[in-house]
Amino acid sequence: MSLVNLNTKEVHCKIVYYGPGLGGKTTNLQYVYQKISGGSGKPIINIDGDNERTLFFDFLPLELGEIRGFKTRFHLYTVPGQAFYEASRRLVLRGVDGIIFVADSQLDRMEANLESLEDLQKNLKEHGYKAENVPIVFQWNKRDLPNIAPTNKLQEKLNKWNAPSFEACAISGQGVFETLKTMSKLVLMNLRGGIHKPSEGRV
Ligand SMILES: Nc1nc2c(ncn2[C@@H]2O[C@H](COP(=O)(O)OP(=O)(O)O)[C@@H](O)[C@H]2O)c(=O)[nH]1
Ligand SMILES: [Mg+2]
Repeated sequence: MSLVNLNTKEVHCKIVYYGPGLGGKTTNLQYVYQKISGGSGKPIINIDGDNERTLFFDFLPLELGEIRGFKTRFHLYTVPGQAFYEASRRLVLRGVDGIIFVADSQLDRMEANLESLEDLQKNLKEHGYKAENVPIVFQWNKRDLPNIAPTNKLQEKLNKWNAPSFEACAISGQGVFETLKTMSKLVLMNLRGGIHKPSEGRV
């Protein structure tokens, strides 16, 4: 699904931050942007539709290097979580190479996490993607707050595929790059081919 540009010798990969509204997706992106904006990051672009808003920007992760002489370029997207933005959540998954599911660790958001995960699976299916072929990484966000679910509970309820997962506090940046780096590695493994096994850590 990645886009290959033969002229510039670049491979473009699309990573989508998915999850319930107010879970911390935008905060993740803002933190990443802050940290890399001195380098090759481009400004975050807000695309405003009628009422809808999608955030995206791209960057070149230096430490990931090249595949057969092609530079790897990652585009990070996030989507609005509210129920009425259904259409844009579906659209943003077109051509997706990997998903970071940002779960809100607060006990009273468990239901919202579950709903969003179901929504994700449904939308992937509607694009004709086999859910098990799309790499996913889970992020248990807001670990700094009181009244949060223990991580084993989050694992059990949400991460049925035993995909990689990280605890995070997106406002301080804890866990943000760990999540993204693991995601990038999974996407690159997929690109290089051969290593992909549907039974391993994939939704
Ligand atoms: N305490 C705490 N607040 C967070 C954390 N991550 C995000 N937030 C806050 O949660 C709210 C929603 O975050 P946002 O990134 O807009 O969520 P989105 O709807 O998933 O994009 C904002 O007020 C953030 O500052 C976190 O790890 N801990
Ligand atoms: Mg947001």
